[in-house]
Amino acid sequence: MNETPKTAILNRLEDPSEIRKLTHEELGQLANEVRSELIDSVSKTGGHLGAGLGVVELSVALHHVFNTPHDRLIWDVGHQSYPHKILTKRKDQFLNLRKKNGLSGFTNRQESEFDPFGTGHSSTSISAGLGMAVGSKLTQTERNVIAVIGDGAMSAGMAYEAMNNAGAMDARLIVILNDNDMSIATPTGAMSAYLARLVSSRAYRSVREVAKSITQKLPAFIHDKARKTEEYARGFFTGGTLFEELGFYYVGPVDGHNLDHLLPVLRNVRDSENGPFLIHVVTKKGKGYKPAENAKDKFHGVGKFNIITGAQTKTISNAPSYTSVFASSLINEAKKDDKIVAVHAAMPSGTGLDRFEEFFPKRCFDVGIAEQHAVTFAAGMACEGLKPFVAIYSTFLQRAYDQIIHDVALQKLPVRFAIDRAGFVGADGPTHAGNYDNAFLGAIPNMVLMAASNEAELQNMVTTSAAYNEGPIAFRYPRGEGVGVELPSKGEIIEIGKGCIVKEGSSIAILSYGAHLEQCLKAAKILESFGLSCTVVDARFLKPLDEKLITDLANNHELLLSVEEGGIGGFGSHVATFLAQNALLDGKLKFRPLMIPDRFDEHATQQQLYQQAGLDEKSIVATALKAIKADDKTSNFINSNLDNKA
Ligand SMILES: Cc1ncc(C[n+]2csc(CCOP(=O)(O)OP(=O)(O)O)c2C)c(N)n1
Repeated sequence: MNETPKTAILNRLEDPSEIRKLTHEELGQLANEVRSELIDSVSKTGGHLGAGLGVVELSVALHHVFNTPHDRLIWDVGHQSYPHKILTKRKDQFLNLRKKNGLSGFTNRQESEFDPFGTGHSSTSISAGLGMAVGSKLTQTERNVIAVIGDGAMSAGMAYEAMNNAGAMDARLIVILNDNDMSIATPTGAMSAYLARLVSSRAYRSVREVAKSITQKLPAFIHDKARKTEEYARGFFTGGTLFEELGFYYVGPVDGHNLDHLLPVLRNVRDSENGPFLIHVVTKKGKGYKPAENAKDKFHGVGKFNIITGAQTKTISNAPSYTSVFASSLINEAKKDDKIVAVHAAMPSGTGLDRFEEFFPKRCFDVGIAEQHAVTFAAGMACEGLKPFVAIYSTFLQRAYDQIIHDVALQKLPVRFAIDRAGFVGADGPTHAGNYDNAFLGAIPNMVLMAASNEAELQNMVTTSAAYNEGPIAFRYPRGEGVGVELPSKGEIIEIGKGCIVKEGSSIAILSYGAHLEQCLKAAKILESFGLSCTVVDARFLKPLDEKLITDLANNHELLLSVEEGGIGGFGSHVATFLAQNALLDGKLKFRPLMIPDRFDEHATQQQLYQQAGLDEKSIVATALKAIKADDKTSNFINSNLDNKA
């Protein structure tokens, strides 16, 4: 078969070890082929693009110089790992990227031996790499460990904790700081400004110039070798960087798109016996694809797009997204109350707070990828009488658990938590699943916890939170569009701890917590076709529970179901505890909590995950029928709707 020159080398690579044998010229060609392949694939699937485009040459160079997978190569966050995946036997699976049973959008130990560490959340790579370096040393295994971390990810506390630890050891750890001067948006903070100064004050060093400037500060082995080869010294620079103060050998800045610069630096660091090293590589997010290079977000995360124009396929939406309803509602509240401020952790557009910032630039704070700090920072502002809204995705709020307990709840500080992406998130998979906040926040005293059943309720919850000053309050809402209800011009204050009866019946009560009230209403309709009259309640509150309402439901129904898009330990567990403690389960009442099963589900669409979890209307019906009716008709329904869940 005739190979197209475009992918001649890539297509004939059978094993990544062959990259080590390629000539310098072939490596350049391979990088071009990987870039084309990446653009082509992601244009058909959507996914993370800009970050991957920026590390094409780096990925090729790393696989050429290092002996992967024996040498451990960790990609922080993992969203930039697509070129690495293309180079490590996964090119042909790219059309199933982020789809059910397809490739993960991040690195994953189960997926490939070339992914030594699973990622998704940022700033873990130096810690994991240090652990591997120490592990290798103690088991007397010779290997290199390389952690590639972006300048955005370098803003998180974990990265500094790891550097602090690594710098005091002589670990064989190589940290590559991939500095593209971008996070998802323009990065903020002093570190970002420091890196910019470092790059601008120290242009890429010429071979001769650097050879001359090598000082006694370099370890002896470098000093000796540097005399022998000028090439060795390319890109090396020493003297006074923060990283050196922390105990790293600092190397850079190095042009991350220039293999002539990258390869000798990587080889020499590989061949040294010391460590830890920090190689400061400067790259461009979106490199080599104009629409990405020119985009404000540098094509961080994209849908399918037209390769020629870069235009992304628009999804036709019937309703505003929950994120945008949150943003508009908060803007409305902030117009009335100048104490309202907003905090996010490097997610301006993801949280919708970019719009808030347009209205109130001085009242919006991007703290960097620093969820822990975001929460305690907000606690401090609350101490001074401000009304902080901290907008963090459910999954990233996990990072700030101690801060929520110790700095906020224990002191009863009125910090408002806007928890976006609660429940299944779809293509980003289990690292990003917002499945745990009901459980982990539910365990904390003093918290008020709410979940919005639709976008109008979300608006009400923003208004309610703005008015609530007694302590912390949180509201969760899912990824994606609302259900399409009419949005009143302003939000209403909801009475704390009061649920709302949506439909009254007599036999089964369905207690819905969150955005799946519609499924519960549909389930009720089907149950009524089986002759079972249903009450449906929008619980609104996990904490405090509407105890009076639940007691009434328990006393007047045969079966109570709770439905939530959250894992074990959440709403259903709180209802169960209440029922049991109040002897409401000692009589004829049956109770069945429906929740996300106790397992990690791989990426799939939100809809697929929801069905797989047994939370769709047919599963609700089947669970109810199984609990109270067993005849031929219901058995068939139960069998065909409950037993096939993955
Ligand atoms: C703990 C955590 N918070 C937020 C995110 C969302 N997030 C994914 S990538 C990213 C920006 C990373 O910037 P950088 O490390 O510079 O990589 P780049 O995309 O610029 O290559 C953010 C904020 C995350 N993955 N993990």
